[in-house]
Amino acid sequence: MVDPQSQGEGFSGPPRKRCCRRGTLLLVLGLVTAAMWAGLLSLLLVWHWDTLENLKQLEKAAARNVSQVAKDLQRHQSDQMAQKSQALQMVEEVKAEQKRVKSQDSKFSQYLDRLREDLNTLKSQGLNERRMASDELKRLQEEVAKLRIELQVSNGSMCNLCPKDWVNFKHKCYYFGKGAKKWIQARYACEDLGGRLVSIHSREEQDFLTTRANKKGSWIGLRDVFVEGEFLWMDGSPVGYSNWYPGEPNNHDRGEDCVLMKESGEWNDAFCRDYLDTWVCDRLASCEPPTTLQDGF
Ligand code: MFB
Ligand code: CA
Repeated sequence: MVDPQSQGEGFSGPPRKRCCRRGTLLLVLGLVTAAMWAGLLSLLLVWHWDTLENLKQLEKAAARNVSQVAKDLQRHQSDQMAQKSQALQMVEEVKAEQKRVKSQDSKFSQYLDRLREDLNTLKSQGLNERRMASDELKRLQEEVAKLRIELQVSNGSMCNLCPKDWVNFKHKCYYFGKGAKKWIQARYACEDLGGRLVSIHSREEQDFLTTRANKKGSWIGLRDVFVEGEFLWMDGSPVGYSNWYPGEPNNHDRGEDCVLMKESGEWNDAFCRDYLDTWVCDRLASCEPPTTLQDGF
């Protein structure tokens, strides 16, 4: 049974009008909806185009950026390549420079070594020359002093005065030292006493000394410390008169440079660092009797 009300009683007006109105309503609604949809669609389209346009802009911008970045990257890469090759070139240059410096350094060090050798040679030559000059000066001074004594003797002076504890022989004074000493210590002991280790220049002088020779040997002022085999006296003179023990000097064990006088008075080269209990000093005698000389210096 159809509900009479549905027969349009829910709606006011005759059914036919009602239907038109509904249809119109529907139409209007549809139109409005369509219009809304159309508007929405238009909006959407506009937004789409706009977005599309933006996208295109963005795409163009992105493309520009990408190409810019690509260009920058390429430029960066080429810069990097350039820098790398520059760095490699610099490394090569540094290596070459290092090699050059190294070879220069070795040349310099060789040159320096040669200079050092030359300097040492000059130094040793200088030292030798200075020593020889000093020995020559000592010898000349000794000669002059001896000549002065001879002159004074020829003038009638007595030149045989010696300090206390010194023994006179001819125109010299001798000190017979006691106490275990190495050669160098004996040398300085004589110098402290105002003399030198003895220099022996004649058989006569040797015989005088032999009378006082110690059986264990005594240091005398003869050595070849500078040039092996070149013996020099402490007064600067070379060996004239000699009294070597047979077979001496033999530089025993290649280290004997200082000379001792044996009990027999004969000479033997020995180790300078050996200790001997006795040693002999000498000095020239004085001629003028200084006031204190009779009492010794
Ligand atoms: C050597 C002598 C050397 C030493 C040694 C003990 O003579 O020349 O000086 O005295 O003896 C063989
Ligand atoms: Ca010897």
